[in-house]
Amino acid sequence: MTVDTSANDWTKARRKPVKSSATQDDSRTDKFSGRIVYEQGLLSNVSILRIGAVMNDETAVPRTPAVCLEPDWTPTQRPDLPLNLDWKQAASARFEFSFDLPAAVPCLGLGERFSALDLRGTVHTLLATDNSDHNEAADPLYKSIPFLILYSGNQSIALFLDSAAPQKWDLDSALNERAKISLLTRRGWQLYVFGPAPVPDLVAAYTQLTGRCDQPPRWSLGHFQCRWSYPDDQTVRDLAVEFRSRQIPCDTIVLDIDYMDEYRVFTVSGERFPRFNSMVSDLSAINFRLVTIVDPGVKYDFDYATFTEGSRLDLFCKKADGTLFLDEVWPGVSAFPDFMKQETRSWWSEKLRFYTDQGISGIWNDMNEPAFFGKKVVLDPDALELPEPERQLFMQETESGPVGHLEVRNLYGFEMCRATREGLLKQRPDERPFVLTRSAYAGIQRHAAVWLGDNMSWWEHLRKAVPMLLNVGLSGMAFCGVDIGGFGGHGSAELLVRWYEQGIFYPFFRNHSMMESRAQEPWMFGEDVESKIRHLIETRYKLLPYIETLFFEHRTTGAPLMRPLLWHYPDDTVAARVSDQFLFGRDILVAPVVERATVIRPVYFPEGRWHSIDSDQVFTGPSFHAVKLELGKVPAFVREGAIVPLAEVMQSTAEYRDNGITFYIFGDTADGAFYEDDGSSFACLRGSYNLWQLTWQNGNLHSECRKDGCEGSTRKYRIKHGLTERSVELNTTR
Ligand code: MIG
Repeated sequence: MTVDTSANDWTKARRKPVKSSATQDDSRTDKFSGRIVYEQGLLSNVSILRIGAVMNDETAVPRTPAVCLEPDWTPTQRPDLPLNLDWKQAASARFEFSFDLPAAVPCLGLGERFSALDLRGTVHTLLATDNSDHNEAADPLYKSIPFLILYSGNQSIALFLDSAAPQKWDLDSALNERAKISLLTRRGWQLYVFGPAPVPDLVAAYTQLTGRCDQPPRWSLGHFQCRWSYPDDQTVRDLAVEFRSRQIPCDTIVLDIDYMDEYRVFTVSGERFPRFNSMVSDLSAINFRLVTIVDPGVKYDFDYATFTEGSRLDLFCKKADGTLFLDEVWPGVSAFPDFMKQETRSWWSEKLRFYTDQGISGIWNDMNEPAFFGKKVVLDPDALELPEPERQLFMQETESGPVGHLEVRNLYGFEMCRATREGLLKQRPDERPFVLTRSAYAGIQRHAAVWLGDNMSWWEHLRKAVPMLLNVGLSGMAFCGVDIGGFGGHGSAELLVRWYEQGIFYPFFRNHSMMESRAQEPWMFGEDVESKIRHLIETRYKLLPYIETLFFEHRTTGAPLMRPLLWHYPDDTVAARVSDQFLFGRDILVAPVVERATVIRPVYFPEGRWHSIDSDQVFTGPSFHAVKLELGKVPAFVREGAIVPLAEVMQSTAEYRDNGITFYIFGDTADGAFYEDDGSSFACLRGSYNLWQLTWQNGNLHSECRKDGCEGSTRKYRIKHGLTERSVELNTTR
């Protein structure tokens, strides 16, 4: 079998407008001859204008699967548009949008960008790409989320350009206070304009439109340990025993690609994992779960059922001439399922039974841009138009007929995750599924958690993780994290401890590293380091009730767990510019150290008093303070006026159900909330959960039961206020 490794098709794409045919290519004239539809709607009290472009040959705007809830739209005439927003069709496969971007307006969101919090001053490309070189020039990356917030306090505006075709957002790179988006497509699009409104309302509206993350299964909020790869049965068993004997909390071991038989998805290597089932059940007996990686590439192998079935059912992507598209990935030459097709998704979701039958708890979808070892660059970065459809590597089947791959490339990961989640739900209808993905399009939060791909064991990547995750969260993906300790390169003791200090606040909490890089399991750097990391991971587990309460808040309001300071302090102009700290929920301010050999850093405290979690220090804002943050201490501060529920230390979340909870009370008057449910079923979505609103006044805790819908556990509650500690009962309505 030979694979066509000739020059990429994009070389045939036109790079610059051809001067000799100026009338045809003059980008100053608008070539649009279709129709524009204006509609007005309302979500979360935010007004939304939807602008839809319908091409001449289309009956309606081609829809992406991003939007899951439609408000009642009212057709309207072209209204006055904010920011002098305008657009035109500049070429047959290019639209250009432009709008004002006053210098005082920070730009936030846009998914996964290697950037500080404010995205201004550069061009951001949205085209799903396996780019493992995360440096300042890293553009594009794996995810494409065309949702941008233009921050102006309570008068902020947001744009969502719903098209899965390649986009470039130039956020005032010329410093002339104008922004430009070019969208390379031959199809129609929809542009949503939200606001003006405060940021939390914009995100509430956007996440109503595109969905939110359901309450995650409890185990997926625990600690994950991963490595490319734990190669065999015995290594995995030993690893689990190591965690338990060292009393380092952990819920999940993740199996990377080497668990498979020559990287064939839906197989396990019989040689290295001869008794896979009994390994899974032995691990489960000590409360360990397994997650396995599943890549999209299906090995081109006529003795392999997944391949022969997929070809017989015509579920793989094909070139315009009708032959199979093949390229190399881990299994060697491979075919790629066309997940745009419903039949492909239901086939894939059935196949997932292979994993659920073996007791696998969750699925990790990697390489789903999709990445190819052969065609690493799928579109000329300077292309001004898309190549003809038949030159876009292959065709994909959409609801409105076949289109060139690049028109919908940004949806490949999304649709794969949709199929994966559906499969887990089919096989285990009463269990909340867990899916993790690298590539994503708007709305992915309904289907999967995300991590940000191949970072390095570098201080710079520890530093960038904060603003990157903040923008990811503002873009709807609340369940997110980066590889703790760094994926590539050799980690160090100090870096790993500092990484856990901030990582315990990542909603998705996983240590992962690349093959051949220095091992970085928590005990690999000696006893002192191990005990520091143990303390940090224990703190994460103690935060579980607070974290579950934050996920409840996310699913009811869209609020991310990691929030920029401006989320809660919109009138504080300094807070708006802080890019290296975050709020974990309303009440915990995290200010991680991200430099080697540094123990003192400036920390900005918004108004109020802030109590250090790991020391007796109290700081008053609004002000910067030079704060000493010793290695291994939790770099976080609780807002005075908060009540934070903390659990007892546990080795896995399986111990949580009857675990005691202590409400830590900060200040003489304080409030907070506490949410609990069964941790695994969908009953919570039907109202089976408990929710208390807690207030502390005159030395008493008042618990107002907002919801009393799930069987109480036998847990005991306590309060801690300064030196006072005592047990309390919570009110019930039963
Ligand atoms: O080509 O499965 O980002 O987390 O360990 C590399 C091996 C493929 C890339 C993922 C990384 C994973 C690795 N994968």
